[in-house]
Amino acid sequence: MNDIVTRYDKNPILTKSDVPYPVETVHNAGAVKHEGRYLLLFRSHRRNGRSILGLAESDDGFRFRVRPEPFMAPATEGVFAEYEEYGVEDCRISLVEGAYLLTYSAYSRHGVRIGLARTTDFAAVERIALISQADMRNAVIFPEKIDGRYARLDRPHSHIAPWSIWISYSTDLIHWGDSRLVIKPATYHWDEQKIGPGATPIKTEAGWLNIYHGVFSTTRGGVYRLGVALHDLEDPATVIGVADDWILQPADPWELAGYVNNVVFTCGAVPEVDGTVKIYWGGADQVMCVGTAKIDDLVDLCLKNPRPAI
Ligand code: BMA
Repeated sequence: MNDIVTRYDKNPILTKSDVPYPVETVHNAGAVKHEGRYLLLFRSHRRNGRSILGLAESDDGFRFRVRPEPFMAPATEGVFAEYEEYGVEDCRISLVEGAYLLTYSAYSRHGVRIGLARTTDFAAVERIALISQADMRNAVIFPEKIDGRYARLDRPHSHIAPWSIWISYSTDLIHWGDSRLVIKPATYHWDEQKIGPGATPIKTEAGWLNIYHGVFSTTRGGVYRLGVALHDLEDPATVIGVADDWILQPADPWELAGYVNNVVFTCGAVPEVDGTVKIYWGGADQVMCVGTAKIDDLVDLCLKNPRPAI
């Protein structure tokens, strides 16, 4: 069987040596095509272990150049400073109504919650609000309003309701609610320990394609893989299918060993007019990689061989 995702043969596409300021890692990048150019908003650990976001640009989606200065570091004043003290991580990018909405994990002594920022040009960035309480990570906003409301997939966590994918809605991007659980980890399965939203959902004729991550717990730590699910276009709380099989697992040396071993983790994918998608993922929390897949193949996997969503 051929792999459903074809890895780019010159992976990794970004490493810390490509970054013109001191960092230890380059990973978990949100991705978007802006004015014909590919942009990655990647996460980097500084030596103190706390994360910042950097920006890389490319004409072809494979060869990237990193901007000389970080794009976003923890805020130094106001409410954001208190909640970003330990770092900003794992940014997703959604183009909604002409502006890019950035959702990122804000870490502090109070836990992890979601920050929302906005840019139109990837030069100036404006923080809007902290849009969840703790413990919440991996929020990703759908690229259009659905039935008049903004919608997001997110991933709350508590001890009695572990690490599942939820959906929430908002009319003003600040206040979110009407939340529902949409996909749970499946017992004795590759994604049995935790799951979380990954790339910004991609609109297809068959539904919203959600490329998510799932974790399997082993005696040597978690293995992070990528899977796919399909959500109803008009009512994304309705899951049409969750593929039983994963689509990508750690295999290359820089995915098997690094800052955290055995990790492929996505925050962004770019659909192309030819029906393919470039999926970007962090390898072992240390480098950035890319691969391509046919969108129809990913959709078919959700439809033809599904596992229960909940
Ligand atoms: C998760 C997050 C991700 C990371 C993954 C693997 O909990 O911290 O950013 O890629 O673990 O370490």
